[in-house]
Amino acid sequence: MIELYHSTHSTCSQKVRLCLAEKGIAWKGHHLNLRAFDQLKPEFLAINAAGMVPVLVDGDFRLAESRIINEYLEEAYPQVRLAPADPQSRARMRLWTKYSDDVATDAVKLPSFVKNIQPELQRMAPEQVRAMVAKIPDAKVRERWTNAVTRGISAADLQPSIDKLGVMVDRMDRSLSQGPWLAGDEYSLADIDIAPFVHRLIRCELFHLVEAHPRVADWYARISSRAAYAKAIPPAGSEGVQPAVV
Ligand SMILES: N[C@@H](CCC(=O)N[C@@H](CS)C(=O)NCC(=O)O)C(=O)O
Repeated sequence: MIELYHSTHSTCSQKVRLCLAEKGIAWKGHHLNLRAFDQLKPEFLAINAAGMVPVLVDGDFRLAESRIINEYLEEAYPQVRLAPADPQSRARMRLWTKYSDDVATDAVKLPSFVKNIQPELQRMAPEQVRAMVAKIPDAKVRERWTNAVTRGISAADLQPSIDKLGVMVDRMDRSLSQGPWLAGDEYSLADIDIAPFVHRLIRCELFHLVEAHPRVADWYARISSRAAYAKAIPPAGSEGVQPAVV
């Protein structure tokens, strides 16, 4: 059976859980509480040296990186197809999955960090935080945490991320003027890979970006009412709740 190292509120984990749910694939979860910094424990670093979720395990095959995991699932488990048949729509889908990976993932990091991680760090003793920060393998993540701890995160620090998220929504609006889903006529990995980042805008108090674009708001209403979505993505507002096991 497929196993997934993941975290309930991690956007990249949500991408993979949504793909699994749409395909009706059963899986066993290993839940990491990112607020308790489970991702920095030696037992998880032995599974993914980058200290990041998600990680999929399929038999003796272990794979990190949410976009690549979803592509793998699409190819290895084609019974429910999540990639359009025609090459042009597939290319449009890949532009979106690449954008999710290259831009959206990074753009939500700082606004999410302010809401979800910074309050936890502020509750810890400074020396405990410094010891934790020193263990972070990724230099960019380490720098973000160091800044948060040493000088805080200002509105000016957040603005570039907010601008990028605004551009993401504008870009969605343009795609949705061509068809009901991001890659055209068919629901696909394009929608799946972007959905968690749109959902995260609610937590980051940036959902007005969506509400300003009726086509994007309509897309969000359609995707969030799918049965798979309810299985994969916890409701906005539940971010403080960390289930022991999922
Ligand atoms: N490019 C990776 C990014 C994974 C990633 O950023 N994971 C976040 C959760 S969404 C994480 O594990 N963060 C742990 C940390 O920042 O310490 C992917 O798409 O899987």
